[in-house]
Amino acid sequence: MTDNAAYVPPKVWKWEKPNGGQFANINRPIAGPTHDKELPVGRHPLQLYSLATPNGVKVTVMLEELLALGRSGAEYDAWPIRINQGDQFGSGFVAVNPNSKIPALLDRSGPKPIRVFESGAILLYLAEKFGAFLPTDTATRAECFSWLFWQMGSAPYLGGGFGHFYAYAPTKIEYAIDRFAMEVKRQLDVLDRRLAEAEYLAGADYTIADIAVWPWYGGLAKGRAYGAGEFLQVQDYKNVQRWTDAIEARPAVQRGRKVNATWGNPADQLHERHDASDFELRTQDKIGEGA
Ligand SMILES: N[C@@H](CCC(=O)N[C@@H](CS)C(=O)NCC(=O)O)C(=O)O
Repeated sequence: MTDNAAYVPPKVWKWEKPNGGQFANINRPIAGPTHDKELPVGRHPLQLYSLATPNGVKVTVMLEELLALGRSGAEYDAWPIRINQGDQFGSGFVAVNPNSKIPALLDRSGPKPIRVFESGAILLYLAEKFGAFLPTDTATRAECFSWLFWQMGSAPYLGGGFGHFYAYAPTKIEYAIDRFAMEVKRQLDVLDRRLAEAEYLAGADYTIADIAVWPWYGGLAKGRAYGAGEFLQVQDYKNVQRWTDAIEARPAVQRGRKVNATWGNPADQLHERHDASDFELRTQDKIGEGA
């Protein structure tokens, strides 16, 4: 990396590591596995390989919501993938997600395991498989798809754009922070206007669109993302605040956000989840480090 503010890109980009940014140790310009490592497999048909980041939490909340609805086929084993240690580049993980990012799901309920990657695809897969959190009438279903895909397209501006340059880049670049702060505030306003006219994103009911959007924009609204609550004046988005509070009051959401959490309050960290009783018995405050 150069300190020269007037950087002129060379004719051909070269991978000169480290680039100094946070996560420099895991960023690579090539795909594929770096090492052989099988994934663990538990006793349930659904195997989740993930971490409690916003993208990971979408899936654990969905699974906990399905179980709360009584869909016992949604019982799952959740295994932590420590992305800061390069677990996403192990051969077993890459076989489930060639894109080397959490979350990744393996459905072993049929004769041949089915892999699903990309959090939006996993939410849709589970919603269809269990017939829940996906509206059945055409218009509301279309609205649900629209907000689900809005999230998948928008959050990279929040995380990879704003969050990266505001919190992680080795130097604060005013141009980049301005550009992405503007976009993120616009996105919050998009949500706020929608939530002024409807209780939830697809309409009257809570759906996979809310499950996808909440971990990113609810987290931002409550000041948990990038320490940027005051900078973005998130309290002004009153409808987003109301919607976030409603989602965070759901017991399944409170459980889902603990699964595969490897940081934060020990009582809120359930590194592995194999049984509903794990929330009572196996959080880090109960079993301690290294257990
Ligand atoms: N579009 C993907 C994004 C997944 C993603 O970016 N996952 C991050 C954690 S939130 C990750 O695994 N990063 C590891 C890496 O980039 O090496 C999805 O929604 O599933």
